[in-house]
Order: sequence, then C-alpha cells, then structure tokens
Amino acid sequence: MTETLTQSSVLTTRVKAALEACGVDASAYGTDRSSFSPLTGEVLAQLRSHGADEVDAAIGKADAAFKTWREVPAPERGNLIKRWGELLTEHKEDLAVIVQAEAGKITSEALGEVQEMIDICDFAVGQSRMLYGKTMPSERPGHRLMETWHPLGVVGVISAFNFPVAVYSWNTALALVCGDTVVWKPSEITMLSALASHALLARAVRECQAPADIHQLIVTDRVGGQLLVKDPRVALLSATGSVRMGREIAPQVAERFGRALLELGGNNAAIVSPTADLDLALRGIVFSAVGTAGQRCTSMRRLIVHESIVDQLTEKLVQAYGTLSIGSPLDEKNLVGPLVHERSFKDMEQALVDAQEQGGTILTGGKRVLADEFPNAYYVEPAIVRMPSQTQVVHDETFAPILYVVTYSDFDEAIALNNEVPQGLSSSVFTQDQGEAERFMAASGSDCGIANVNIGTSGAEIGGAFGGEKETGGGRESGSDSWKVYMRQATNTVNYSGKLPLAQGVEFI
Ligand code: UN1
Repeated sequence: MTETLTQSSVLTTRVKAALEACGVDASAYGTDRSSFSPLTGEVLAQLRSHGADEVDAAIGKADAAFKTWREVPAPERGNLIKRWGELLTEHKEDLAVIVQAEAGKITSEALGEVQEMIDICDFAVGQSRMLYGKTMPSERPGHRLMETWHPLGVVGVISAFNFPVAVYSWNTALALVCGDTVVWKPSEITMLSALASHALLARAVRECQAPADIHQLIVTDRVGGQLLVKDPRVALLSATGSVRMGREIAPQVAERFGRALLELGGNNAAIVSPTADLDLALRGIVFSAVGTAGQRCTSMRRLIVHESIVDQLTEKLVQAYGTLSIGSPLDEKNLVGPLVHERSFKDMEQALVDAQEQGGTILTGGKRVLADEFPNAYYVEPAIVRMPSQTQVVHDETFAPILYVVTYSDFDEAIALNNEVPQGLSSSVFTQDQGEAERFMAASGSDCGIANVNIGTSGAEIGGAFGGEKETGGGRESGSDSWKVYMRQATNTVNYSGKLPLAQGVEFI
C-alpha cells in the first residue's frame, strides 16, 4: 500500500476500487452527503442518506427478522460469522484501504483494525457453541434449578470514527451468534468503511441463506441516531463516543427500560516507577500516546512518573518524538497520520493554550505541519507537556496527541493520581517491582476497566472484556463473558418429584 500522494485522485481511485471489491452497490451513492478523507481533505464519495421513515423501516425489518433468527440453532448462527470472518480475511487489504482513507490510520494500524474484526469473528464462532447456562442444586428434593440464555432482540450499534469497523464488529459478531439482529448507525465520518463491512456481511448472509434483514445499516446523522436510541423495539443500545453523547443517550434508553452498553471517554494514564525498564516503557508510551495520532479511546494522555526519573524519561521521550515522521499514511515511512478534522486540531490548540495558562510547559510538539501541501488536512506534531499537577485541562479528555506529564513521590500517590480523573477506561504501570504491579491491579489500585502491567494503555486483544468505569460508562464488549449483555437470562425450576414442596419451607394448601 506504499504510494506517494501526489494527486488527490490517487486516493479516491484506490478507495473506489476497494469499495467495488467489497461489493458496495450503486444504490448507496447519491448527493445527500459527502465522505471526506482526513488525509487530504478531498471528497471520496457522495452518499444517499436514509430519512426518518427508512430508519423506522430498518428497525422494523430487524425486529421482524429477529423472530426467525432466534429460532436458528446458535452453532448455525456461528456459521454465518465464520463466513463473514473468511470474507474479511479475503478483503482485509480492501477494507484497510477504506479505513485508512476515512479514519487516517497508518497502514499497519488500518490492517490491524480489520484483523481485530477477524479475531472477534473467530471468537464469536467458538462462543456460538458456548452460550452456557448454569445448573444449581435445588433446596427441594426432586427439583432441578437452572438458567438458560435466550436471544435478546434488536441491538442498535452506534460507532465512532476512530475504530470505524472493529468496535462495531465486536458488537455485531456477538449479537448475531446470540440470535439478535442489528441496526448499525456508523459515524458520519466513516460511512464508506461501514458500507464495505456491511456489504461483506450481506454477502455472507446470502451465501449462508440467513434471513436477509438481520443486519441493517442506516446512513444518517444525529437525528436518525436519536430514533434508534428512543425506539422501544431496540432492546440493547451499544454506543461508543464522547461522555457528552453518553450523557444524552443513557437517560433516554433508561427511560424506556432498554439496556445500554456505553463505551465513552478515556483519559488514560501510565505510571512509571523508578524500577521500570525505561527502554521498554518508552516504546509502550510512544505507541499508546502517538498511535492513531492520539485518537483512540485507549490513547495514553497522562504520564505519572516517579520524580527521580522524570527528567531522564522526558528527555528520552522528546528524543523519540523527534524521530517520528508525520505525514500521509499512504507513505509507509510515516507513523503519525492526520487528525480527523479541523475541530480536533482547534481543540488540541486550545488545550495547549489552557495547559500553559495552568502552569504547563510544552516540551515538544503541538504545531500543525504540512499545511502548504495539504491545506484541508490537519497533520500535527504530537505534544508532550510537563504539568505542575493534574489541572482542569488534564481532567478533560482532548482527542488528540497530547501527553501530560506529572510526577509522584510514593506509589499510593501515583495510584491516587491515576484515579483522580472522572473517566476510567484504561491504565498501566511500568514497573519491575512485583508488589507495585499487584497493588496496581488490586481492589484499591487502578479504578479503570483495563489495568495493564508493562504494556501501554492501548492495543487490547479481543479475548478480554473491553470497557471502563465511571464516566466511561461501565459497558463491557468484545471477549470474556461480554456475550451475556446480548442475551436475556431465564431461571428455570423444574419439579419432577410429584409433590409440591415450597421454597423456604413455606406451608400452604
Ligand atoms: C477504541 O478506541 O474505541 O485497545 C477501541 C485498543 C483497540 C480498541 C480501541 N484494540 O486500543
């Protein structure tokens, strides 16, 4: 995928070819909305939007298809996801080209995102034979007590631009093996990636002769998304985005007693102990702080460093940042691609102004680059800012590559600093002291959903549950037993005794 970007049309041509290879059909295109590339600012394609009636119809179709799909044996439902995984493997490069063009990822990360889809498909296929319920000893003779897991209904998925297809696939692969149907509202920024993923799934659905309507894609904006949030036919609403979005959505889903799975802000920190292997820490920090241009939910935004090593570590970091090449991800040598749009750049600029006003010193970065070559794209130097403490700007998450550095003197203080912010997605500690590692992962340690040791905050595997606490929303997606949120649980008590003993020894007729 190496190519020097000389003409903007090169990118559009590549994307068009990839969309065609994935089987996106002509009816998706129109004149209602444009899909832009953050690489150049160019329009990649124009799309047709779905109106309120079409959103309503999509929910209706998914609801009707649920009635059939829930009756299909789960391992057979798994066969559909197996086929989807095969098609994703076959079209890994095509989909990565589109993800790269729309989300601005470097090639390796764009391919990694599609790999994450393939991985969750594998996981979900296995899970389709493991939708286990428990049996428990009954307190009554001649009774069996057990639980069963049943399909839940329509799952609404609202996904973000930064992982335009992976996070959606975590939800979709599990929801479909669990017997649910899906209505997907992708980010308005990454509609082409969505159309391509949807087309591959639609092909798998056809080939496996699954009910055609089990998967619906709605090309719509916030207003269309609201219809999904408020619709009582949507049993589970899984949404990834900002804390602000979550605050709006959560009460609306709760009001109708729907189920919500929220994956909201991050603001993740790493603690660096004086015992840490600094070379290893350096690589982990740079990947998590700078990868995806700091636009992951799991991006590292805070570094809590022991005061005895802070100068040494920041010096190494500044040096490492100096070697990162920034520019179009179409050029393989670049490790830092663009911010997604001008607003992100403005937010970054503002955060850096605020940080300085709050006593911070910029150690490196923060400037826009390549503005002459790409006047409509926003490439920035990742920034490191030394802060006297975690002031307000450090508490607010800015979705851009800014790493704030603060110091600690004892480990309890470091944990307190880690936990001080309102968000609670990911965290990590770099240490060779086993006691510190254990304390970090203990009940009184990191309060985040992810607590890593000697690894950065980002780049989780699909096998573990993914999600976070506090303002991050509390949801868990992806691996482990996250599948349970996509199903409803029933408890069954079976009496084969021929008598009717009552629980708790109650006597009646
Ligand atoms: C996200 O940014 O919403 O752990 C998801 C990671 C990726 C997923 C990030 N596997 O960084």
